[in-house]
Amino acid sequence: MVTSTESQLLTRTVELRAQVELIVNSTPVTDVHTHLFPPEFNEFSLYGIDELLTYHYLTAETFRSAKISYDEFWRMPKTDQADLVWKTLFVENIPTSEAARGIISVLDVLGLDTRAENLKEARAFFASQNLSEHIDQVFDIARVSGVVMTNDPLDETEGQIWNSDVELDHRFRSSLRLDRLLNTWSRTAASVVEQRRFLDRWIERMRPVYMGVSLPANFQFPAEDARDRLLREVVLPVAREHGLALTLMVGVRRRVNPNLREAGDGVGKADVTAVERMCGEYPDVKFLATFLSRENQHELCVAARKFNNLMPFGCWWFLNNPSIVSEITRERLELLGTSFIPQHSDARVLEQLIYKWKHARKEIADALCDTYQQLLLSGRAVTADEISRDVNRMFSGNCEDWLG
Ligand code: FIX
Ligand code: ZN
Repeated sequence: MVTSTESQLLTRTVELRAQVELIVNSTPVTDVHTHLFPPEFNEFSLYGIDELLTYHYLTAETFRSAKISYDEFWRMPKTDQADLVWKTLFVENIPTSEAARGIISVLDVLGLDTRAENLKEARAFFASQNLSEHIDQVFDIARVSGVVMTNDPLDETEGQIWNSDVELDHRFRSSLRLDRLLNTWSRTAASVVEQRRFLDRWIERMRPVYMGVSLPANFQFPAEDARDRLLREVVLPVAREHGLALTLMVGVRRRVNPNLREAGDGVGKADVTAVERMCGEYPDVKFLATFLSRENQHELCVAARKFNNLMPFGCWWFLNNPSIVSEITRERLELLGTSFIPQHSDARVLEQLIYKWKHARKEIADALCDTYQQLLLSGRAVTADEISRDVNRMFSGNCEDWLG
């Protein structure tokens, strides 16, 4: 008797590719790391063409082509900055970079002119949007079921919003960002006990799904420093107590060019063994980890093979380019099967969800297609149900398993 699954064995390449693309492009994703906020967070909630064009990826690129000084640029109002970015990267040049192509993808999906001389049409379009309907539309287009925010309890303005008992849209889940606590220890003189109480209080208020921190390229564990003590005496015990994962984003070198402000951060090869040791010493704590340097990706995969409390996620920041996303995703499939989170958007502006997921899904679908094709050549065909199972696991299952 032929079972239903066997009848759907995908043995022809064209059919296989069609099914993979259909499933990858229609499966909802949980976006495990973003800098997005719902409208209740006022100025933190960014959307529209001026925010899209003044995204720090594009300002960095604009300074390479526009004849303008840093001071002149930062003195300009945001709309003038956006006009200059558009003129420089989209009119006077072909928008070939990933970040620039992203804008084209967004405009195209929203039915706006991608070769416009100026931003008049785009500004009119975004100004006419009802924000809550626009959020629904963008989440729907990007097939994003929910995002995890980056919330800094030491940011005064954000802290006040949390203290005002803000009602959160369920699609926006919080995470407790610990950069100020762990990277600028010298500026916070509180005792270990006070720090633990501080974290307990904010966990109570924010209900975060994880605690997260970005760490420099020279991060070491163990280390003879205050950060090591804080991790051991505050953060990791609190993570264990609350059953919260710790998200480690390793390899950033902040402000290598301060004139570029947020666009001024760089990358450095980091020591993956520091994270390995942390996973080994804290087997009952779950870790999500992403490394910024391309050179660390293979080591991270191997570390995850050794420690099942370690979940590699995303192609972070300077790695979020199709050729590198493809390379990293294929390497992870070969070394980890589907036990990883292939991407996160790191979106700062709402509509970025549209291009970051459209571009990521393309590379993930291509990598999966080739993987299943090779499996077929090795003697095992897959079914559409099995592909759905794989994609659901990578797009939300692994993430939900790791989130508190
Ligand atoms: O540390 C982080 O969360 C980074 O993603 C940001 O600092 C960075 O500016 C960014 O937006 C990268 O995409
Ligand atoms: Zn980020």
